[in-house]
Amino acid sequence: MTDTSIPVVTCPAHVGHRPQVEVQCGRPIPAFDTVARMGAVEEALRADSRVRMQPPAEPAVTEAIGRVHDPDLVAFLAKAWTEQAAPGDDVELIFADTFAHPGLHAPTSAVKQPHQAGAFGRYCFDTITGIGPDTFDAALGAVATAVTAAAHTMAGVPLTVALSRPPGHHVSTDVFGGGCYLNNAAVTAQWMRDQGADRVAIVDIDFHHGNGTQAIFYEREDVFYTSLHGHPDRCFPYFTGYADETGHGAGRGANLNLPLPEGIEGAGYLGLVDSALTAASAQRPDAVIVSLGFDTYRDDPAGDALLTTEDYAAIGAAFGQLGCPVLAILEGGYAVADLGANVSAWVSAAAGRNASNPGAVNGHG
Ligand code: SP5
Ligand code: ZN
Repeated sequence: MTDTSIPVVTCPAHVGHRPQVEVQCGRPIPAFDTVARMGAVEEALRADSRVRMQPPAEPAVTEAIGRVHDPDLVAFLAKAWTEQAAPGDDVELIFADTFAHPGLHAPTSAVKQPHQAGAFGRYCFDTITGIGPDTFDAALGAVATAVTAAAHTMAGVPLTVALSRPPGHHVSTDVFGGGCYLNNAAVTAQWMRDQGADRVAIVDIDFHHGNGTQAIFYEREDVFYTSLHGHPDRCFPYFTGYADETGHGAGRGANLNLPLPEGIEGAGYLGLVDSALTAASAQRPDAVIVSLGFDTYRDDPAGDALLTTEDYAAIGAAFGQLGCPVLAILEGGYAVADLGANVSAWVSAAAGRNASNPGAVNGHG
């Protein structure tokens, strides 16, 4: 019997994360990652009769996070608000102001464990990513969402969706930013490896380079990473995502960056998706994780690509033809008016071609 239902995991804890502002070029602007984004996505997906919405289970998420992230980063995130937002202060969100830039360190000294006052700039790389009172709980929930979804993938479900918010792909082992706090996709890839998957491929189609995911797996061949993203010559996060970043050591050749020219449209983008999926398939992964962003949309304020809702259906269909279980983990996408339709188009098309169940993931052996 073929079960064509699509598990979609979504976590209520995200609503506590309500950043009001982010600072771009010194200008405080309304934060992009709003609660309303997720409302739009959930509403659109509920209209698909195959979707089975569910909350995260309670997997050992702390342990899973510890397999990827530095415990000092996690401890910082857990305590930042209570230690740095002074009682009675009317601040709603705290930010880093002084960054642990390599040039700031005396040449002879290693990076020291900073005092509390300097810790934010040790662990955060930008002025976009603030912390509010419930940000850490939301970030934990986003990881639990992804890991819960991954349990379906490990059981052989062809398509599973994790509506993780906040997103995660900009976070490395010990540095966060880009509106992300914990790397949902990376923690999940490691969790799947620990559960018995031999090889995992991560295909990142958020408009921005997943610098964190790249860094985490850069020297590993068991987790392949490929990304389509705005070229770092003009796009955030600016310092990573070049095509010559191909992995290092044991990971040489296991990292593929496909930087996008400004104003790319569907046809060109689809061709690059095909390149990414061909490279990912060549790894013979037990499962593919999609870092699924929608800031490639033509009306998205965060990117300069020009994709349409129809393009997302075509991209979803391409993932649906991979022939291995696909786990989609939400990243960015800020054109809220059309976000639901775009996510729905991708999911529906990815499921449509993915109806046969290839069986549980248990490695090749
Ligand atoms: C998950 C995700 O999509 N995070 C990316 C957020 C990036 N936001 C864009 C930041 C662009 C900053 N530069 C603006 C320059 C204006 N003077
Ligand atoms: Zn993005």
